[in-house]
Amino acid sequence: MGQFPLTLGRFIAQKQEIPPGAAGELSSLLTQIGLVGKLIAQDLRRAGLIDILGTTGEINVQGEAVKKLDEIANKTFLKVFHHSEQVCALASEEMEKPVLLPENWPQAQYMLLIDPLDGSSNTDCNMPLGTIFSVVKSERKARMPTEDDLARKGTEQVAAGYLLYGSSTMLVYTVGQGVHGFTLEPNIGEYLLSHAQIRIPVRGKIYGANEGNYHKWPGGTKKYFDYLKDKDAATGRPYSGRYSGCLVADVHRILLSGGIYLYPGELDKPEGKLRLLYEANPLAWVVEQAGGKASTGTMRILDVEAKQIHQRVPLIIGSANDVCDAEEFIQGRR
Ligand code: AFP
Repeated sequence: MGQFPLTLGRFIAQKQEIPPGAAGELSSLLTQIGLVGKLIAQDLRRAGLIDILGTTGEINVQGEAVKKLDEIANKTFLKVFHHSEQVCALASEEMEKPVLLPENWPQAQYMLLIDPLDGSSNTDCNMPLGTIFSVVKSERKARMPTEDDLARKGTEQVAAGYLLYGSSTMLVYTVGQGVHGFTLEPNIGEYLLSHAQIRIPVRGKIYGANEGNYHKWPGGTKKYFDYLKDKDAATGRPYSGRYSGCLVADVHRILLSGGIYLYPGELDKPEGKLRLLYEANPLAWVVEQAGGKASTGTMRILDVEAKQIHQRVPLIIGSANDVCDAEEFIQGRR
């Protein structure tokens, strides 16, 4: 008789990847994130039927129009983690300031940084969406963490990953021992192990980027894109372009089949668009743990100094050899 696939809970318990001492809290935290994912997925499935598409009329801290679903996803995180024993602070793309949870402190050791609904321009056209999360540990035992304590380097993450709301809902995470993917089985409401120890190919054949920004890019970046589209059978070019406008979906494709995703710096905006703490860092750690690379074009994402929670960073991420090529062009070495 075939074996029933492992549920998220059993997998975490059996793998024992999580350091002893942290096992209980970190496992429950990941399970709670899974619960948030189920709740958000449920809203997304019915969104066109219950008047939760479109915008709220608010503009968020990033200067972007807030979608109703952005707000719902953010509130879902707050509700689930408000009275949790794991999280004492939560920073989100949707909130200018983090929410500090003194009622959970000092027993709750972890701080959560999230993009609750990534790719939210996709909400109104039934395209894929995601949630990105990064978990860091609060080191200060003598006092509640402050906003500054949340701004930490990517190398300090203790868990990271994403939920992808596509044709199925998936939870992909790392705690620094490889990357595992779980697919939500909707009939029983459980995440089942579908992608154990994901490895990204060392080179791919696709690139993902918003090429409408081509004229804004520096020369080296433009030259790299010209190179990708150039014909050369020996190096597998031209690459195919694939871009959904949802970072999670675009990076997930590359994680599974190889290639490169770029949201590079621009001439007038060298810091790029994506946020370091809750977009670039968690995805960078996932991709590195799968054998890939994540760079700003000039340095490793995980080594970027974090100065504030909504800091932006250029992101070039994917198969190791593809990211190395991009770095060479961006740095003017090719
Ligand atoms: P949000 O919906 O969380 O703001 O994310 C959108 C996003 O940051 C990311 O998902 C996409 O890769 C990128 O923006 C798309 O940006 P463009 O619209 O400029 O291509």
